[in-house]
Amino acid sequence: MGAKRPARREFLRTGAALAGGFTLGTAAPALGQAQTQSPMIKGEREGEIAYGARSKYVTSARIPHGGRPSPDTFGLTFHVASPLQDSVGVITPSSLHYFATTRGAFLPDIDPKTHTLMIHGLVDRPLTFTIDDLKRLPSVTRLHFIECAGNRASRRAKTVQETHGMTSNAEWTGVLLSTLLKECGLKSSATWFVAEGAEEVKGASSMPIAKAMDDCIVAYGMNGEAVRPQNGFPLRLMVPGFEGILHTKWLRRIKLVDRYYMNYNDFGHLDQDDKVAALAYQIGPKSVITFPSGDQRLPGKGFYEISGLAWSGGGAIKQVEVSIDGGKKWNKAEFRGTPQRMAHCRFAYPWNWDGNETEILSRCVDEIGQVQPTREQIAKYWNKPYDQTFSVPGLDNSIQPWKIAGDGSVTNGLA
Ligand SMILES: Nc1nc2c(c(=O)[nH]1)N[C@H]1C(S)=C(S)[C@@H](COP(=O)(O)O)O[C@H]1N2
Ligand SMILES: [Mo]
Repeated sequence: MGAKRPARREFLRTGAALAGGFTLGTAAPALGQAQTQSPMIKGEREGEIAYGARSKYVTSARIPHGGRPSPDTFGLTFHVASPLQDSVGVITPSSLHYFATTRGAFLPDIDPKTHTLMIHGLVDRPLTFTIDDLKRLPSVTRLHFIECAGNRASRRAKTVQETHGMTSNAEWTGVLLSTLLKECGLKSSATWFVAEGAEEVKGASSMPIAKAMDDCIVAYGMNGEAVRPQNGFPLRLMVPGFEGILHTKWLRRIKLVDRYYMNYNDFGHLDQDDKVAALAYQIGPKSVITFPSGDQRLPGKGFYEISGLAWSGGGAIKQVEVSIDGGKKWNKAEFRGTPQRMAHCRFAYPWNWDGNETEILSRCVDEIGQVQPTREQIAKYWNKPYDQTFSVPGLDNSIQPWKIAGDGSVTNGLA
């Protein structure tokens, strides 16, 4: 960030002058593509060498979420979950990033040369940016998770992919939305904004302006390359720590407005007023053990490093604890790497399994002191009886237990 500051100040100072250059219809110079012919890799190994493929022995793959066939009978892909049980470190490879389309999708095929982002509504200067325009501006690169509100544990789920696979974590590169909004000049009446995607079913959502000016990113990069089509190519909005549905893919329009609008994607917040809706967007502190997890099998007693992921919409994860005795005693886990704000962090706990049946769990605390709740606490919060039929009504950030049987097989502790 430090190195970017002078450039950014320069940009903002000359903003009004630059703004003229970004208005609709201005031909932007083609950047980024080398014009000279360099030797190419061709032939049957192209996929391995020109654009790397993984080992044929590695078979980890995404699965449809919630037992729904994908594609469905109409050829639509809805929700596809990431194989967290195989994850190491904190980056979800783009190929394995979960993906979700609210009304199913044939992926929009967008030519980045003609795609634009229009920012209009309650601004002094409505502006339209091409992808090349955006790439000229001061950038940020940050790790952030996205999580679908539908990511929830149930008694029927067997694996951590089924219980928690609707979240992923990637390195996102782009321009802060605040940079663009300052360029447009916000009118004081602009208190909310609506972001719209380019597919036939418009994935529009209302979000508070404070979030826009804080840390939203208009991202063109994901894990060091262009955002993948499934994740919003060529542009997507990142709304760090907020519900997945707000992270508008195939972003083409942002309208500044003076109230909460009821858009296609806002149906989930139908019964809430403005203030409650804004707060309900933030994902609570959550953690899950990814190894050992459901459907895996420990070959025998002895040493294992328990490993898992923790994240929160409230900021960076401050502490993770692991229990190896069904929640009687909680032990401090170690971090692998430094937890980042609104990003998955990897935790680990050294464990010597004595070969007896037990239950393992994890819980976390974020930097603003929020503690991951038990399912029982969540039931109490919603004023529902806590029994075998309980399913979490809102966002589910409950503690996930994994049962270890004497033969080393691991199953869902909720079952
Ligand atoms: N334009 C558009 N944006 C969208 C969606 C969509 O269907 N259309 N799905 C949303 C939902 S429900 C989620 S959870 C996230 C998923 O992001 P991902 O597919 O990159 O993981 O994108 C959100 N952005
Ligand atoms: Mo979602």
